Amino acid sequence: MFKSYGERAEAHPSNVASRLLKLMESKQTNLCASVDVTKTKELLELLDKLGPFICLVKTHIDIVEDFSYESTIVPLLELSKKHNFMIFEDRKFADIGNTVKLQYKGGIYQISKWAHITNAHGVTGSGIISGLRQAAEESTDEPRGLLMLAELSSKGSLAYGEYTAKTVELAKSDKEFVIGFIAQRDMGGKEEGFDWLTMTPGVGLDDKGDALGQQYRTVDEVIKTGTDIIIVGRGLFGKGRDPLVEGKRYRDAGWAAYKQRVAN
Ligand code: 5BU
Repeated sequence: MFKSYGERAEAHPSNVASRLLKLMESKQTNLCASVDVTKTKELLELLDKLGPFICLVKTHIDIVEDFSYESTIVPLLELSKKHNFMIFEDRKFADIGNTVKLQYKGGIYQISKWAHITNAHGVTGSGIISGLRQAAEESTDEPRGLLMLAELSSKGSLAYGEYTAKTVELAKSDKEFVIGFIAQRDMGGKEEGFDWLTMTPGVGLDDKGDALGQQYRTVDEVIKTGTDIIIVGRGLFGKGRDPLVEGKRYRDAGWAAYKQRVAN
């Protein structure tokens, strides 16, 4: 039986995952907006439009040219309260524990201070999870969650088979901090008591991909293969697209596909 987001929220060991699942249920959306824009003003204006339709925003904060904590993060946090969405910094950490600890809480971006969720590659081993967890605990009292990168959407990705399986094994080392995966399908774990969230990028209703190796699958396809949260970027705001129209379109498609999965 496939459980509803609300039922899963009740029992989840992670505060972050539980809060997100609750928010998804009440706002009736499993849409995460990926806003790869380079100016703070663009970022904030786009999110003010998309806010009502999303449960989560995914940032690449290092592409924002005019970044400052005061002018970028403070208003971003205000928008997240205004529209009730959470924040996921797609930082894709990939170094030894000690280094990622410094990268996560320090530098210009101080990611652990404001991003509820971030992600990491498994390539360096389990120290990456411990390092990130320590950084979170040392820099904030708020709950933080980590997604492991189990699979990627891009053509020719090396993350498959044994690599993916080993990444899933790593995720088991921390039941509270690791809340799930970036993957193209469900990674299992239920029989062992894990209720991982699966978030999937590479989702598009109009295009098959881009010129640089991105590959898109439809909303129905990814929900059918076990996705909990659809991550959509240019499909929402790319050239000629109206974020208000596309935000509603992807939200409705994601919710309808989810409802069908719960019903079956
Ligand atoms: P798009 O505009 O919907 O193609 O943007 C996809 C976003 O998801 C973009 O920010 C990527 O960095 C991110 N992404 C991805 O596309 N595929 C992956 O496997 C992973 C991240 Br992991």
